[in-house]
Amino acid sequence: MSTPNSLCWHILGAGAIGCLWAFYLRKAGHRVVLLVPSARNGRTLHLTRAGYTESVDIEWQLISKIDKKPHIDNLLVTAKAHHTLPSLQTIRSSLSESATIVFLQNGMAANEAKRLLTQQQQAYVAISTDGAYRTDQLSVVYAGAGITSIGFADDVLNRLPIDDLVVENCNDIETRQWQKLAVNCAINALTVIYQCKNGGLLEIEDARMRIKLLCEEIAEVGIALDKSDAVKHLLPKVEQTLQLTADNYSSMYQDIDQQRCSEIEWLNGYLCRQAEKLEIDCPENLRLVSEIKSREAGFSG
Ligand code: KPL
Repeated sequence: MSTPNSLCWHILGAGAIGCLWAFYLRKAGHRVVLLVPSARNGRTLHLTRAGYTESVDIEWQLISKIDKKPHIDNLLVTAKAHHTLPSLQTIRSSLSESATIVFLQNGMAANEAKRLLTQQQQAYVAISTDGAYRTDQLSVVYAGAGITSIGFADDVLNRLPIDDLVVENCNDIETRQWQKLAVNCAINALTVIYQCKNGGLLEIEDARMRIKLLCEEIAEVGIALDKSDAVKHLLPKVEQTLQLTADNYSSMYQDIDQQRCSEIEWLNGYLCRQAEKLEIDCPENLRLVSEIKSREAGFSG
């Protein structure tokens, strides 16, 4: 499967988006190593799209046993926001001197994680609207095709030659990051509350009302933070995302369903902290944070 121009991509974060990228990078002929916290049962990764399943062989490596000598040239970080800093700390010495690191995540964790890298290492922030969920550790369903935007990254785009995913260069990734944060704040936690796929929210009157209130609060905070472009027409953008990813389970739905800690602190929690500093009231967002945290309290002990 290797081509003469194939590279080795390590992927930190083997959730749905990590597996989606692992699959397509491998399919494009690259060597792919998933960095995982616990052993995987097998070395075949399955991807289902539009009811059709394909498989590729894959390598995985335990993070705890990683070779500490610099050997990672290309790293894609798809870890959850709350795992990013600790896992990047663990593998930091394994990164080569001029490694390329692409952060592809919800929330703003990348902005903090970038500080762990050296000046020679090239860090890029990417944002994706793809919808995917896993059915087991090595099986992923690509449920909603979106776009992945990478900040200022002509050179890195050449290293991600993937025909099956839409990837674009973006010259204002900060606005895109905020846009995605806003959309995630309006969708993810509600899919947990109403126990539905993304598209299901459009059919529940109460959910639609809460989305509207959330969008108003998020837009007010965004405007106060000088992110007006990111929150412009937020409600139609959220509705469009719900339609495009209608058949997907949001990442927070998947986390809570699997009794994992969610990204609530990095999404609505982050927004509420910004709002507090600005003395803006965000009762709907605060309510969501406490609803999700009380679900987490039920299983995190
Ligand atoms: O980013 C997502 C997520 O689930 O985290 C969306 C776009 C809402 C797709 O499910």
